[in-house]
Amino acid sequence: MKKFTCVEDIGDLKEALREALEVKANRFAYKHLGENKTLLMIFFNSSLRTRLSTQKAAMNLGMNVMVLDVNQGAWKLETERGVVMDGDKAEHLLEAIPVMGSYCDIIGVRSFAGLKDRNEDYEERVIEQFIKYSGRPVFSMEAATRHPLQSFADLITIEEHKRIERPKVVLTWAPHPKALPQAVANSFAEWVLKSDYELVITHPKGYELDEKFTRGATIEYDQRKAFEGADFIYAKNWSAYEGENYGKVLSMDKDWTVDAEKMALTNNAYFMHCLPVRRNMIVTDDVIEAPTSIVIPEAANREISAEVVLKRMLEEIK
Ligand code: AN0
Ligand code: CP
Repeated sequence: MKKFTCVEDIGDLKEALREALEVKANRFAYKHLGENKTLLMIFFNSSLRTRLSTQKAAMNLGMNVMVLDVNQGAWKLETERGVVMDGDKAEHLLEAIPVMGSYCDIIGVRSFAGLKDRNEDYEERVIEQFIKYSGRPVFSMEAATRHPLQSFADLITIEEHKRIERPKVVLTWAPHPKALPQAVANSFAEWVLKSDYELVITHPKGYELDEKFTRGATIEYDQRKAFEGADFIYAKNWSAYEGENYGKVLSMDKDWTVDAEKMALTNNAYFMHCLPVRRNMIVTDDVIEAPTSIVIPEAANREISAEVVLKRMLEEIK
């Protein structure tokens, strides 16, 4: 595997899930693969789970790990070519990327959507430059439009908990005070659709996602109706994608908060969220604390999705 940014990069999904469960049962079996190999993780944005789970996965594989928080101690980086660099940015990505590539064997990048210019975000300019100029295999630790390590972990979690072959999975928008990227929602839709589960997406009008990610899903504007008979409820906030409203918060309607009354409409559904989650905005305390909440095993599976991706990359650079 040379890059991992979207569902296509994982190849056959059933095979990837099988490999994930095998790695999970035997997570130190591939320690030899990473000997004298170095992972560089580059963060343009904050992280708890991605940082720790990816580092842990690399350690399981015997790798050395370096972490760079671009906004803490590194030179401020210019990302646009052709800019006269007379402002506060001391270095250009076009030098920084090959330099970073020269110190490591694999690169992970976290670079969120700026939510100002839709074209710029949806062209994935930052991670694409890493792929082009680093000379190393590159994986996304959440880029502008997708969060594939999260979605892979989500599917591992569904695989472990599903009670029927083709569960009904509901992706529900929920309120949040700040504008968030569409990446987690886009990516979740893309992965669930590839897995061939039933996917229903519910959100207020104006929160339609890019059809490229949601084609094949049912869009239901009535959240309660969407919840009926659901086996998994996957909550997430995202900001508007469409037109003029790109990157804006259009609603903070708490009627969309996932609560016990709505969960009662489901088929005793499991509750999922990628975390970090704002309690009593996205989900009530009682729902996230219920035995049917699987947010912690879901987060734990981030170690496994990262390990499969790193393992596959290491197998190719050996
Ligand atoms: C980020 C997002 O919604 O993309 C990261 C989620 C994994 N969330 C926040 O910034 C709160
Ligand atoms: N779910 C997730 O990616 O969490 P972090 O932002 O803490 O890494």
